[in-house]
Amino acid sequence: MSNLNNSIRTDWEMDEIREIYHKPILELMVEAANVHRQHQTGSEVQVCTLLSVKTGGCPEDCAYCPQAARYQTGVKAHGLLKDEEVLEAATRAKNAGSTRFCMGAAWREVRDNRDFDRVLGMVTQVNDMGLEVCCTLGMVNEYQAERLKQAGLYAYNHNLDTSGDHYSNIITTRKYEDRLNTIDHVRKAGISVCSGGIIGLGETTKDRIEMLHVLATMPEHPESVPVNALVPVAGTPLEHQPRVSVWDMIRMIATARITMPKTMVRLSAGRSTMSVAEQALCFLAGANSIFSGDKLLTTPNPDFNEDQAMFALLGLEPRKAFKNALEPAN
Ligand code: SAM
Ligand code: DTB
Ligand code: SF4
Repeated sequence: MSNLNNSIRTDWEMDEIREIYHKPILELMVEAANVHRQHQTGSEVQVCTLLSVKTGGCPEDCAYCPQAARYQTGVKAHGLLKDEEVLEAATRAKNAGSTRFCMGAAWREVRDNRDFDRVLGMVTQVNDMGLEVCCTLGMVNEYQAERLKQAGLYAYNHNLDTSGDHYSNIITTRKYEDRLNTIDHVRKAGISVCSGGIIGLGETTKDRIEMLHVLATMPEHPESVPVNALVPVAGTPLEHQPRVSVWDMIRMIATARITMPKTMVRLSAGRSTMSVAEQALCFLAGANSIFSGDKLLTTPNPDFNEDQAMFALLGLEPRKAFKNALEPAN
């Protein structure tokens, strides 16, 4: 069943999502494009910038991640950046037209220490610049989520990455349930939820559909769902995974769009190996957010000029900051 009457459903059955995912690709894209245009402004794409504020040396064993200390990936670890460095990067991002600035830390979880206090300070300063501030810092408890909110945090990214079943093949140092709990804490604190996953981790189609099912049946859909294609990094256990097919990215994006019509669906990692034509199909299928800037956290992303040219060619415009805000900034 599709979204008639503009209704937002959180009671999707696995079978319904499976049926959508497996539709003939052109039919799937048309349906997603229609839902997209019913609920979103078709020409608008949110532009976000990432900054790794604390890189590498992470104790977790996420099989895809170049920042896990246990894999030899050549990523240069560094401690928490200085405020000035972060503000400089945020200014550059704002001047380049980004409206969301996302700070990532290679932490398993937030600890109540001086580094967290410093991150809270950075959040306040970036928020004061008029940017939507997002963080991805690993697990947080309710109290930490509340402190982030008080500091001016707009969104928190915490990905499910894959299905509950496949999770333990990819990460053993924490549980799927831990991820769900953090998302709950973020939601309760009134912070916008950003949660999605990665394809290309050796998962089955069923795993992909299950992950979408978990997201689409949350009591409230995440406000953003990033769809990442694995960036295979030498030294990680997944370095030899085959490149994700663009058709699979389109199926994921379109199914997310149809099941979660109001959500920002982000075409995230993986763009640097996609042509403009391939990215255009993703936008048509309902993607309406990207990361801009020549680096994601540690891996390459298309550069600013390429994206400018793509926006001009496809007639896309950057979305304004704080549109559909849960509540006004400050
Ligand atoms: N340490 C925190 C955590 O794991 O929640 C935050 C940073 S972590 C790098 C953020 C997300 O980046 C991961 O959840 C994963 O979805 C994504 N990611 C990491 N490495 C990736 C890769 N090689 N390809 C695609 N996505 C990746
Ligand atoms: C998300 O879903 N993708 C971004 C962001 N959220 C934090 C991270 C992608 C990381 C890709 C690998 C890297 O650059 O280290
Ligand atoms: Fe650490 Fe996050 Fe990378 Fe996992 S994804 S190893 S938690 S930085």
